[in-house]
This record gives sequence, structure tokens and C-alpha cells, in this order.
Amino acid sequence: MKQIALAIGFASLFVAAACSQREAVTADYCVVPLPDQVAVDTAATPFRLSPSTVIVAADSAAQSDAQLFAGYISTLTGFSPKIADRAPSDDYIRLATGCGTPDAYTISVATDSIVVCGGSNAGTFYGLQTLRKAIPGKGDRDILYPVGTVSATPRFAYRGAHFDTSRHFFSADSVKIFIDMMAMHGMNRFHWHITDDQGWRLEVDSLPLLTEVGSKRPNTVIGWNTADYDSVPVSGYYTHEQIRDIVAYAAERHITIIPEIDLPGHMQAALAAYPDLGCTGGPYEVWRRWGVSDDVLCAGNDSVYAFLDRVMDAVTDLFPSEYIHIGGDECPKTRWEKCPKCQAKIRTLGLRDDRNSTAEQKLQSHVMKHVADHLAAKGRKAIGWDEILEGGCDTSTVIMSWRGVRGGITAAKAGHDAIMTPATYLYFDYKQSYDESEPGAYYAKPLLLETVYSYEPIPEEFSDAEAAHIIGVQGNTWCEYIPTFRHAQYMTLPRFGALAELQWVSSPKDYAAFMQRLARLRAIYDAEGYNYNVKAFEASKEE
Ligand code: TNX
Repeated sequence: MKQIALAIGFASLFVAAACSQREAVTADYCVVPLPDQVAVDTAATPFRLSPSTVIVAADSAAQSDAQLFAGYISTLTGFSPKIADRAPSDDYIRLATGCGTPDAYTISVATDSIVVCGGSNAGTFYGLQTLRKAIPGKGDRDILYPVGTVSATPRFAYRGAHFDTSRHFFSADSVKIFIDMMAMHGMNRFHWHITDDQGWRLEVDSLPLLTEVGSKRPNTVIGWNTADYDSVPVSGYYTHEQIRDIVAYAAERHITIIPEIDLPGHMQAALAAYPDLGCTGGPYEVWRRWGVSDDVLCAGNDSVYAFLDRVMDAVTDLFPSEYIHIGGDECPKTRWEKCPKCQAKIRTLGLRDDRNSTAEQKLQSHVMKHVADHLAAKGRKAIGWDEILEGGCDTSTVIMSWRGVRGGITAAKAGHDAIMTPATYLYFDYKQSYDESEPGAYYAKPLLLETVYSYEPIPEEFSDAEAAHIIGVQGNTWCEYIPTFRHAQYMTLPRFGALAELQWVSSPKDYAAFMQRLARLRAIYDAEGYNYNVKAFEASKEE
């Protein structure tokens, strides 16, 4: 267990401006997520970050991080430090690598210099985020960094946030801001839910109708599948150029994008484009309702497998991620049970009901395996939602546990790697309070900030070997009821703060102390112009 050696909170201290010196304010290293070690020497003269401070970055990778850091400083202080490849005699912040595991960092603050040393460039970047968040908000002033040592090693290697840009469309610029929000919180995996029943948002050259037809719906049902529809068309998709740009933007922020092509269910937008891919042949529409559609890809049709190969070829061409998410959730078997082609396929494959699964569940496993094998041949690995365990699944596939924690536990015990994203703790489409006016998915119980923070991803009874299979934690922002990006920010901030602590910190939890740190993060949200849930900062316990 990691220890906080010495954590001293600083009240924001304004130093009287001498004639030659600008106003200054003292930084506080107890940020969100909390570093493992914060040891400061309050007697020593602090390091002063001022317009004359130089950021030292020896190579181009570090220079990219230095540029981003200079931008953060500029937003908060109004001045933008210069970047150099060699250190002057004093008054510099130097970026270094070689300290600890790849995502770890150590910040060594002396009176005349700061060295931020990561296990890799990513670790250094997280150290810079800590220096950024240590600043108590926006103001035209210098920053006094107390002398001392600050270090952290994240608890999990996979620190994810998911964003659903299918149910509603968000511009490429909004997606970039989402990525910036993740970077601020030390997250490194962006799970991009880019296709679903209500909209296909990924351009695939060889299948143009996916976006021509599948990215548009004229209106949407009001509420939870009432008889009424709004009159707001929803459309949009990301071009190859935009995707490559977003992938590069994320990589600069040490974030890998894991795209999700949800299959074989959640495919109605694709069926609207190519009706032959369904069991009944359609016609289908890009769905204007919510929930789980009975119309899924026909698993008895060979052209469906060829279709999936083409989609995956486009995906692997655009996204360098080792992991590709292939969905697998909520795939009703109603059509397959009646479909002659699916039943013929079941017979050909010799699939039978047994104690654990139905023949149709095994047929889904066959589809998933086809896609996972196609990806494996390209050196990629598949992630799937926990339903894919139902019909049997190779342990090389990573399981994402969303229907509570059970899927993740079963998976880890069976030797799969697992990512924990239980709806009960980490679904950011759920309301944030019991207030009548609180927006959010109204079919679910509100998910309070304290509940998010209280989540423990590794079950107590796990052995070390089982625990090692829990590779990470992720929060999911489904967007059925999130029509604008500002609203998406409201749903995720400050819940991202609680998520970041789950992903980074293994020391015992202290909600009151977390809330104090979070209050200071709010000033950084303000400086960036992020929309967030103000009331969550005063959140009290569930009644
Ligand atoms: C379940 S989580 C879904 C999504 C919905 C979400 C709404 C998962 C794998 N499937 O399709 O958007 O609930 O909370």
C-alpha cells in the first residue's frame, strides 16, 4: 500500500507585491488524483514560476509535452514560459524520463529549479498535470511551488473514459475537448463508442452507405420510448481525416483511442444502410427509439462476416490501438431463433444448447471469435462487453464488466484480463442527485459522486494473480439523453475526479479530504471554460 509521507495543505498565500515583483500565489500538490507522496519543506524558499522561467525539454517528444504545459500555464497565469533544449543556470522546469514504471512520476522541487521525471514521457506528462492542478486557479500572477518531492504511480495501467457519440453526434472539436478533460485527470484510454442503432459515425470507404444512410435520423422518441417524437434531426460522422487528426491529438496527450464497433447487436443503423445484413431483409430505419433492438446482424449470412472484415480493416487502418472493442452486449436472439440461415449455421457448426449456453449464444460467440481472429491476424486484441462470456470466449479477449461487477470477477477468475465499468458505480449518464430537475437517464437510480468515489475495483477475496487480471477502471458516458457537449461535460465533471482517484490511488479513501481537493480542481475547470455540475461540489451523502 502506498503511503502519503507528508501531506501539507497550503492555504492560498498571496505574497505582497514588492515594487519589482509581481503578485504570487502558492501551489498545493494535494491535487486530484492524489499523489502517493507529497513531502514539502515549508522553511525553504519556494521555486518561483514567472515569465522568465524556462521549460527544458531535450527531445521532440518532451518538447511536445512542454508545449502543452506552457499552454496550461498560459491559461492559468496569462504568461507563456519559453521552451529550451538545454537548462540555464537556474529558474527552469526540466522534463526528464527514467524514474519508475512508465506512467509514474517524481517531481523534485528546489528553490532554483524543478525536475519532473517520469518513467516514460507519459509519466512526465502526468507530473506536469500535477504541477498544473497545484495552481489555485486563474490569475495574473507568479506561482510559488514549495520545495519538496511529489511522486505517484498509478494503481491501474488502463485508465479509461468512454464516450458515446452515436446516440448524439458531437463535433470533432468537442471530442478533442473530451480528450483534454481526460488528460487533465490522468486518464489514458479513450473508449470511443462510434457506432450504434441510432447512428453510424465512422466513415468506411468501401461501405459508403454506412455514413450516407446510417449517420442520419430525422427525429427521436421523447423520453423512454413514448409514442411521441421530437422534430430534431440528428446527423454527422467523422471523416478519415478527422479521425486521424483526433488519434494524433490524443496520442500527444498520451491517450490511446480504443474504437468500438458494437456487434452483432446495436447494428440497426448499419442494417438501415445495408438491409441484406439482417435476418429479415428489412426495411430498417436508423433507430429513433432507445433500448435494445431485436434487429441484429444475421449470423447465418456469409456476407455479414465479409462485411465485418471490411469494417475491421478500416478500423485497424485508422486506429493504431492494440485493443479494439467489438461490443457484444445486448444482442437478442429472437431473430436468429426463427431465421433459417442462422439455424442452418447452427447445424453446420454443430452448436447445441447445454447447461451453460444456448445454441444461439454459442452462435454469437462464433461471430465474436471470427472478428477477434481477424483482429489477431493483424496483431490486435479484442475487448468485449461481459455478455460475450455467455456463449464461451477465449481468454485472449478482454472482458469489460458493465452489468455490475460479476462479469469482471468471473472473467478474472477464468484468466481473462478485465476492465471494470459497473453501471452501479461508473455510468455517467445516470443522474447526479435526487433533485426533481436533475437531468439524466431516468430509468436508473441516481449515481452520486460519493458512490462513484466509494467503488473498490478489486474484490477483497481475490488472490494476487486474480487481482492482476483487473487491468483497469473506466467511466461510461452514454448519450441517449445528452444532446449537447456542454451537457456531456455537466454529466462527467466532476465525476471524472472521483474516477481518476479510483484509477490512480490505492491508499485508503477519505471522502471529505477528496472533496477538499476536488474544490480546488473546480478552479482549473473554470479556467478551461468547462461546464460542470456545480452542486456536486457540495454533494452530501445519499439520504
Ligand atoms: C446499456 S452498457 C448499454 C448501452 C446504453 C446504456 C445506457 C452497454 C454495454 N449497453 O447501450 O446506452 O445501457 O445506460
